This record gives sequence, structure tokens and C-alpha cells, in this order.
Amino acid sequence: MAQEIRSVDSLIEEAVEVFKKRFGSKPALGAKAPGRVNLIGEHTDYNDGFVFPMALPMVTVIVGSGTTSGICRVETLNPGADEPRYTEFPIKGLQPGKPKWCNYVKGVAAQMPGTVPSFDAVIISSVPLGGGVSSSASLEVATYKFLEQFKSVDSNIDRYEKILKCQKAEHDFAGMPCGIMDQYISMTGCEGHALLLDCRDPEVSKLVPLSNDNVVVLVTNSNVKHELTGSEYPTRRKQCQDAAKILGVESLRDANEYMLKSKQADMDEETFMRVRHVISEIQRTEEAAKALEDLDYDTFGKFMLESHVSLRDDFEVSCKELDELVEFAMEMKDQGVYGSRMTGGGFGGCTVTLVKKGMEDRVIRHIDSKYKANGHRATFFVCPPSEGAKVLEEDAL
Ligand code: GAF
Repeated sequence: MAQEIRSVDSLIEEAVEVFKKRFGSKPALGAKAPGRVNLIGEHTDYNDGFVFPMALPMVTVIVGSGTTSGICRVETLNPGADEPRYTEFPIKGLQPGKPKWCNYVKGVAAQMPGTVPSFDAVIISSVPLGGGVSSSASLEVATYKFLEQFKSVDSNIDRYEKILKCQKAEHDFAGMPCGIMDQYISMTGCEGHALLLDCRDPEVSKLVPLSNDNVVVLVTNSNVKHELTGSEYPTRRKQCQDAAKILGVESLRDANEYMLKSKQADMDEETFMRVRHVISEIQRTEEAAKALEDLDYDTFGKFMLESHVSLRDDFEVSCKELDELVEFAMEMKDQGVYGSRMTGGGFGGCTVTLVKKGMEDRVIRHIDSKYKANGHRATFFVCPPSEGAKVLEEDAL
């Protein structure tokens, strides 16, 4: 069965209760931001290409109040394994450190335009941690929306600048040189829609309706996370930059198959494969978004599978468990599955599967039993495209 997704109200309620217990008063402010699933367009954002994510119904909530002590006191109800739930740090001279979960909060605080006062806060999240569905971006964006409510912070900056600041927080404080996709969709997601995001010119991007009347988006967590993620992502990014130089283009968005063939002799086999993935994936993503707009789910599903194969064989960021989940999903092709692929950075985390509405329970049962027989446990979420980050109104607190 699919997991029940916790309501935002119950998350807020719990966060407020914990805040009152720890700090002895009601929080004055709050914000929430969703995780994301990327339907197609993987490892294309940092190549100026297209991505096609949607915001998830799973969110990170932060509630809190400003203080005058100069010391921030923050508790999370979802720390990483072996990490403490509670930490304190001075608001001046912010530096990354331990616990790791707090680096996303500190990193964003360090980026805010204007002056951030010290604050007390409680964080709670229904976004699976380390599941490749942007729990970190949701924490960054929720923190941004929380902090920008303080009067001494300049809230008047452009939306894209805010997103770039959240991305920079992740680069500087978490050491992860991510692209723009995760923070962008968490900030701007729109209920009932996926977003065809042009990472070269994000503000011209296009919302595509994704109605729940015909299909459902099934997110399957493999519940594995291979250690490679941390080191392999920057390596892929660097390979793409080096390849762009060899091809004489600003980014791989400007490359095409003919250029690649003509320069094949100037690059090693691995670099050639990486570029082949990026070029084909950028094209697939644009065409897939068009197919979804035309309600052509078969074509969309075909692109999803092609994307997975390219990520597995050319970009080499999949893993045995993700390949199995995709294979088991595709065994249900005649029983409601249009397409399936790994989603996010790779080496574990989730797959995303497009399923004909009404067939999801049967599909879940099939994948679940096959994955279990291989010795693993998956978690399933049926996810309607949901709204982006929001400030919590006072009466919600
Ligand atoms: C991670 C990154 F944070 C994104 O920017 C993106 O590159 C993705 O991996 C791969 O498409 O989620």
C-alpha cells in the first residue's frame, strides 16, 4: 500500500507543541516548503538544460520567533542518523559545522539580504531524508521563507535571486555543487502542474497541467543510499564542464550530436558517454513535456524509460536497486504503467513511475513483492503535484 502522506496541519501542530515545550511560548512566525520529484531531465540543470519537476505533497515546516540573545536555538524532529535534535549557534560569524542538518539553516541565514536576528525555531518534515526528493532544498527554502519575515531582512528582492541564495547556501555550507532545479521548484511549485524549467532562462519556464483524473505519479523509495553520491556528483559536473570546453561551447545546452561525433577523438570514452546522456536528455525532456501537455502518456512513458537507460548506461548514476524498481514497474506495462525511471542525483533514493489512475494499488503490490523477494523494502507514495513554499498565517500557528 502507498504510505499515507502526513497533512501539513498535523506537522504544524506538532512543531508548535514542541516549540512551546522547549521555549515556553508560542512561535510568532512559520513557513513551509515542499520536496520535489523530477519527472524527467536529470543532470541537465547544471548544463543549462531543461528539467521537468513537480512539487511534492511532502513538506518541511519551520516555526519560530526572533530573540535578542544573539544565539540561535534550533530543534529538528528529523535529524540525520546519529545526529542530535537540538543545537545552538551564534547568529554572527556563521560557519558550517555539526550537526549537518543545521548547515542548511545556517547557510541560508548567511545568505539573507539585510540583518537576520537570532531566533528560536523548530523544524519538522515529511520529506523522506536522503531519498533523492530534495529534503535539503525544502529545508533551505522553508528557512528562507521563515527568515524573510523578519523586518530587518530585505524581502523585496526578486524571486529568482532568493532561489539562487538557497542554492548558494547548499554550495557553501553543505559542500554540494547542486544545480538550480530543487530550490526552484520548491519555491515556485504549483498545485496540479509540473514545471518545464529552462535552467538557462528560468523565468520563461512553463507550467504543464498534470491532472490526477487520468494518471498518478508514484514515487518509490528504494530505501538505499550508496556512499558514492557525495563524490560522484561533483565529478559528473566537472566532466560536463570539461566536455563543453572541448566542444567549444559555453555549456552542453549548446552542444549537439554532430558536434559530439566530430570531437569524439578529442575525448575519452567516459566523457563521450556523459555528453551523449546530457544532449539526449535535454532533447527528451522538452519533447516529453510536450507529450504530457498533449495527454500522450504512452509517449511520455517511453521517454521516461529512455531517460533511465541513458542515466544507467551513459551517465552511470543508477544502481542495482533503482534498476530493479524500474524493471519491476515496467513488468506492469500492460497493467497501467506508462513509464518509470530513477529520479534525482542517483546512487539510491527514489524512482518515479507514471501510472494509469486506478491501477496504482496493483502496481505497488507487484513492485513490492518482487523487491522484497530480492531482500529489500521499498516505500511508496502516490503524489499529486502540489504547491510551492508558503509563509504560514498567524492563525495557523
Ligand atoms: C540533485 C541536484 F541537487 C540537482 O540540482 C540536479 O542536478 C539533480 O541532482 C540531478 O538532476 O538533486
